[in-house]
Amino acid sequence: QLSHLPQDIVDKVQNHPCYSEEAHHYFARMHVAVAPACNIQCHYCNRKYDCSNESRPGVVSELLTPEQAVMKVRAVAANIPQMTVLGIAGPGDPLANPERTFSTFRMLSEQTPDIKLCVSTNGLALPESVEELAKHNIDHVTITINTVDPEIGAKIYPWIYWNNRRIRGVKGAKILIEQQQKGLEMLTERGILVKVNSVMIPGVNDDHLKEVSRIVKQKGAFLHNVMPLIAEAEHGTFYGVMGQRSPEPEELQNLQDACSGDMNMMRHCRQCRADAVGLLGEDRGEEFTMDKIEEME
Ligand code: CLF
Ligand code: SF4
Repeated sequence: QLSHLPQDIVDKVQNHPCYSEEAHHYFARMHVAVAPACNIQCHYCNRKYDCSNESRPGVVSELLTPEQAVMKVRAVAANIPQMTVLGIAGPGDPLANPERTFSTFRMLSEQTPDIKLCVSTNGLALPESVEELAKHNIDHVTITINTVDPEIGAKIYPWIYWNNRRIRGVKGAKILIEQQQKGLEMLTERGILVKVNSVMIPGVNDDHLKEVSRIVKQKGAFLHNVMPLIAEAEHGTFYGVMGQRSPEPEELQNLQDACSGDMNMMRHCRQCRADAVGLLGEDRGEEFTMDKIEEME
C-alpha cells in the first residue's frame, strides 16, 4: 500500500494508525481531551459532548489540564508500547484553545520525543496556528472540510465566532471555508501531511463531497476520510432534533468509492472518542482515568 510513496512520506505514515490502513493493525493512538472551547457551531454538534468533527458525538470525555495530559501520555506509553501517536481532537476545537493545546504539545515534544503529535481542527484558526504547529514538529493535521460552497456551508454552520463577533449564515460559512482552504495550502507547502475529514450529511453535502475531494487533493491533501453523520435525536443536536437522517452504510461506501478515483480514501476510521486510548476500534480509556494514573505514580 505504501510502496509507491516517497521515503519521507513513508516514514511519516508507516507508524500512524489513521494515515496507514496497514499500520492500524499494529500501532495505537491516544487522545487527550484538553480542548474544551470551540469557535464555530456545527448543526451536528451538542457542546455537552465530544467534537463530532473528529470524534464520536454523544460521549463525554474527561477534561484534562495540560499537566494531567502529559502524565497520562507517560502512563500510557509505559503500558502500551505500540502507542505511537498522540492526538488532540477535542472535546471542542484544539486550535480554539491554543494555550492548552500548545502547552501540551510543547511539554510532550520535550518529554516524549518519540511519540508523533497529531491534531484535528475545524480550520477556522488554522492559518494563524501553522507556524506554531510546525515548531512542535507536527507532521499530521486533520481539517474537517464539509463543503467548499458557502450556501451549503450555511446549512451546516449556523455561525462562527470571528474577531470577537458572531457571524451568521453564508457570511460566516464563507470565512470558515476560506480559512480552511488557506490553512490546507499553508500546511502542504510546509510538507505537513493533511487528512481531510468530511461528515456526509444526506441531502445537504452528499453530492458535493466528490468536488470537495477533488479540490483538496489538488491542494495537496494526503488522505480523505468521509465519515457518516451520527444524528441521534437523543444527542440533542440541531440535526438530530430536526430529524435529519444519517447515511446508510451502503450510501457511505458508494460515496467513498466515487471519491476514490481521485483521492486516497481512509476506510478504517472508527470515529474515536476525544479521550480514546489503544488500537483503533479498541478503547482502553477506562484503564487510564486520572484517578488510576495517580495510583500508578
Ligand atoms: Fe487521533 Fe485523528 Fe490524529 Fe488519528 S483519530 S487526531 S488522525 S490520531 Fe483516526 Fe479516530 Fe478516525 Fe480520527 S480513527 S476518528 S481519523
Ligand atoms: Fe462542535 Fe466540533 Fe463543530 Fe465545534 S467544531 S461546533 S466542537 S462539532
